[in-house]
Amino acid sequence: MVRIVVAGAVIREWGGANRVLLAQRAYPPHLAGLWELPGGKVEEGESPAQALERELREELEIEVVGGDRIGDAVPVGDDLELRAYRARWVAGEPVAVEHRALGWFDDAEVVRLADSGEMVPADVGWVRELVDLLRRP
Ligand code: 523
Repeated sequence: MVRIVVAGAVIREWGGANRVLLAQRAYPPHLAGLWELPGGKVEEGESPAQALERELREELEIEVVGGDRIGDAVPVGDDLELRAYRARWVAGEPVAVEHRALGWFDDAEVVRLADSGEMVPADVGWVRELVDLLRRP
């Protein structure tokens, strides 16, 4: 059975640019140090939006509401399907509970991370759509 993994893009405008919140993974070893849209596996009985809201509450201590899909699903191995969503920020300042670090990245910085191999490989599949969102006024 294929498990769905949801990942959320929280976008905020500051310093004159739209920025997306990315999180630097601490595990497993082959992904440690790489940046991702934060999220995790959908549990039984949860909708993807509920899973996204729970994961960001657990991992970042923020309240969000799950929104529109971003880009296509990305298969990882034989048993995972990753989906990215907009996550509308509601409350809380992000804290790196499980990640090594957090950062707010503008369009050029997202492209640089992807091009330099510093982004989780599956997430590179969403960079084009993310950049389009970040370039919107
Ligand atoms: N990814 C991934 N990109 C991305 C996320 C949130 C997850 O490639 N933006 C992959 C990494 C793992 C798998 O999806 O192979 C599960 O992600 P993880 O570990 O963040 O999900 P959890 O927290 O639900 O997993 P457990 O630690 O197993 O509970």
